[in-house]
Amino acid sequence: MLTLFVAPYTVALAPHIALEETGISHTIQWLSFASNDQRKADYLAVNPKGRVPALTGDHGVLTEAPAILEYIADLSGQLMPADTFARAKVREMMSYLASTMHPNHAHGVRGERWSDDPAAHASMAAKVPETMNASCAHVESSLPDNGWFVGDYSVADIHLFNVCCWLPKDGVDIADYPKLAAHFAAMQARPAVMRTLKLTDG
Ligand SMILES: N[C@@H](CCC(=O)N[C@@H](CS)C(=O)NCC(=O)O)C(=O)O
Repeated sequence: MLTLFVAPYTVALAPHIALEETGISHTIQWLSFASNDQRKADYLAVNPKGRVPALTGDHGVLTEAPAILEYIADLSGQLMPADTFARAKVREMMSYLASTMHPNHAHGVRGERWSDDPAAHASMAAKVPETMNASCAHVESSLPDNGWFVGDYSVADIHLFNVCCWLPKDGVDIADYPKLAAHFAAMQARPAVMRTLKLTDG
């Protein structure tokens, strides 16, 4: 049995949605960041990085959202296109989300990772609307006029939706990006996404 360790509205939302979409049998282990569960010994024994998501199962522990998402896609035979180039495009988008857009967002809420200076935290947080808007403009230019990122619904769409959930707090109005806004609305309308958000909101 797979167990996914999550905290609400973190990047662990994406693998949670992927598990709901594919119907793979799993359990969800909820962590509270308010209680600093991610830094407690029992969770550090699962993921020494002290971050979510982490997925445990018979084969061991897997961390990093893009790796977990692709693993869920492989296990299920869903959520990844068959075409080799389209698969690479899915990985390209997830790499961008994990390595650029997510850190842009984190500069607003986790400034202590990069500086011990409160003035630097404020300066980093002030930059977030600019960097997240730049990322949204890039993603907007990558999306097709209609439909999912590579045609077939994939883990890249789920990962993108997850990151876009943070936009209101990051000072971005998704309405400024019509294709991204339509993509977000299409994701919200999916039954598996609705179920996952209901579980997340308790
Ligand atoms: N590169 C990782 C990032 C994971 C990450 O930073 N997760 C955040 C939540 S979005 C976290 O667990 N933060 C806890 C902390 O910083 O204490 C991934 O894509 O899975």
